[in-house]
Amino acid sequence: MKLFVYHTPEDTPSDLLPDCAVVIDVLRATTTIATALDAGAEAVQAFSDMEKLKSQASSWQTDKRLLAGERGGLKVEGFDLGNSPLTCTPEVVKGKRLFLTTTNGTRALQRVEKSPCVITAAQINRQAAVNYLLETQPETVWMVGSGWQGDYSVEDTACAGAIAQSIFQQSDISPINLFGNDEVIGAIALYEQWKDNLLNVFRQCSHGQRLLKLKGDADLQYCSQTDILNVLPIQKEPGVLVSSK
Ligand code: 3SL
Repeated sequence: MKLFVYHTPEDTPSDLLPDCAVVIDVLRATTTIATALDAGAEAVQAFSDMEKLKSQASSWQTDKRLLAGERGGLKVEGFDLGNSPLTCTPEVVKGKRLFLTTTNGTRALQRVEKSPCVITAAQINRQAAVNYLLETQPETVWMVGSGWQGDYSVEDTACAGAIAQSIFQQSDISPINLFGNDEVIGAIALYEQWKDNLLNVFRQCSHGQRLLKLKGDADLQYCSQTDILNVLPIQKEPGVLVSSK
């Protein structure tokens, strides 16, 4: 297994695909996806384009669907949910398909959706992603951060570092064979620096600041927890994520 970290969808090579892509948007799309599937959602179908979302969702049974969407951190007008993981309780999402659009996370998913295997990870389900990679041993793994409109986001790269570090500790692959690019080494160092105080870095980073202005501190607290859910979102068809359990 060789791990590569790409900070943003724009950084990922466009002429290649990995054996397994791990899409990461800690604040907040992949945290929301993990939470919704853990709470019993039937699937999360991700769209970067809002019009496509509306047209696909309209063919789905009304009582079995929820429209969830964010732009600029705020709920899309007329949608059932925004992109806060805290709204994805079993009472709200059980048995339903979430049709989800977000600014960056769903774009990152789209960028690698043709890979033979696509999973999503966040800090809250990091170990589930690590376990899957250790079990399946894909030859090449790309961890793709969602960033913010083409810019790097520290929380996504720190999560990629958390995954890489855990794989390194739990396998006997040497660093030279395991680390595919220097970004992996940088991501591990970043995670090591902040692992005991992720909430603090989330409150300082640009997207955390943006969410704090929207009264999002409870979301930051939730998203900064490590390994609280044992759920692995896995793509079953392009854009459609289900729980691997
Ligand atoms: O950009 C995204 O995909 C979102 O996760 C951003 S937000 O946290 O919902 O504002």
